[in-house]
Amino acid sequence: MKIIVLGGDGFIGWPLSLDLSKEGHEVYIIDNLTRRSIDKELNVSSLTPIKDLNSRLATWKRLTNHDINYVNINIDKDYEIFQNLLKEFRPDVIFHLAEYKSAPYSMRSAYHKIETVGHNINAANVILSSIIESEIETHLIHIGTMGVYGYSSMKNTYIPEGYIDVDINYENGFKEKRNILYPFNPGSIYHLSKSLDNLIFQFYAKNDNLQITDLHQGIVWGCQTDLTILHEDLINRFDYDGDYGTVLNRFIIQASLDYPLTVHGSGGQTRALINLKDTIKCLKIAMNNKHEKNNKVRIFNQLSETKTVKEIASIISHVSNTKIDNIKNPRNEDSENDLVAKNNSLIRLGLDPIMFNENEALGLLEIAHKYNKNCDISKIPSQPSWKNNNN
Ligand code: USQ
Repeated sequence: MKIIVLGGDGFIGWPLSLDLSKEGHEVYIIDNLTRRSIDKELNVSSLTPIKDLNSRLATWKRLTNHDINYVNINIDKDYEIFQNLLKEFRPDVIFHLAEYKSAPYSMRSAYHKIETVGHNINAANVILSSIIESEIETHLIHIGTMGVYGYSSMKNTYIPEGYIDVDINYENGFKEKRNILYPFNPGSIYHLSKSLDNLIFQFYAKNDNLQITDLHQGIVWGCQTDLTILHEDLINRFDYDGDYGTVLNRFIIQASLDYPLTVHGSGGQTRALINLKDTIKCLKIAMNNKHEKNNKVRIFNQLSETKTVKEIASIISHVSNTKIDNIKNPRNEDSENDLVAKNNSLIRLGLDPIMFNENEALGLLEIAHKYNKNCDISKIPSQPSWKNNNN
């Protein structure tokens, strides 16, 4: 297949691109390297030494004789270039992973709120309108987030896969049954931008009958895949900083440095998790199992399991003997919540998830130990605060 990976230099986009290329697909990466610019802005870098994209691609070619094309386009602005590329390349599939993806970063300041919402929703609109304009038949696969639903407690209920049947009782006595999107309740500007994406996808699916799959993903943990370990030049990102590091990977890196694990508050927050290798499997499952076009977006919950932050910390603390530090939570979130989310669709289509356990923690610790000399410890604390200054 001909496949565009938007955001193909990123944490998921890079190993995905290698995997698709290895399978013999013709892969075209579009990336404007924003994630690397943000590293410069925050004066931090991945724990693992990631090579520039051209060197990564040259090594891949040398090792496998597979070409991956790459162009630097800002998808939210350069829409004419993007449309011409679509007309020429005519992709069967477009993976959209070219979004700002950090909740703390999105809460830093007005600038970061504006950038996150502006880029993420413009990008979705540019991609979809360009698919129409270029008159191509393609399947758009986007990584969304479980976080669009928020994390309030949900005794006896669960998060369905995208849609829910409701009975509406109007004040005038009229009753109606509808199948609607499960209600959003985002807890950060980043999660808000992903909720807005959903409405954009719904509109284009309804109006233009485009084929769109949105994967509502949990927190990804892990670093390397079978292909990124082939050569040091292919190594994947491993973020630990207070903006872009996510909870499990951060705790691993902290443990490798004997830095007390930074549990926010009591650690009773329950979150959805998925291993990086499973994320890639799920993206390919979505690609290989197209759905009938029915003017609706197909939504899958992409998670393997749920765990509380304190459960994650306890596993890592146990294998590494690192202390746990319950610090003041910089976020505005419930101190505890239950989370039950259906993931039947991807399981039915073949996902056999890797669960996080002590063995997995030990494997990740090995990578962290190897590179932890690159860690700038001053970047570990999470600076952004959710609180309004007037509170
Ligand atoms: N947390 C800690 N200590 C830390 C870092 C985080 O206790 O050092 C807590 C947070 O307060 C939160 C939980 O861990 O309760 C998860 O935080 P996170 O930073 O790992 O994840 P989050 O901000 O929710 O967002 C991340 C990714 C995002 C993805 C999302 C999946 O940044 O791209 O969409 O995970 S989900 O959470 O399912 O929405």
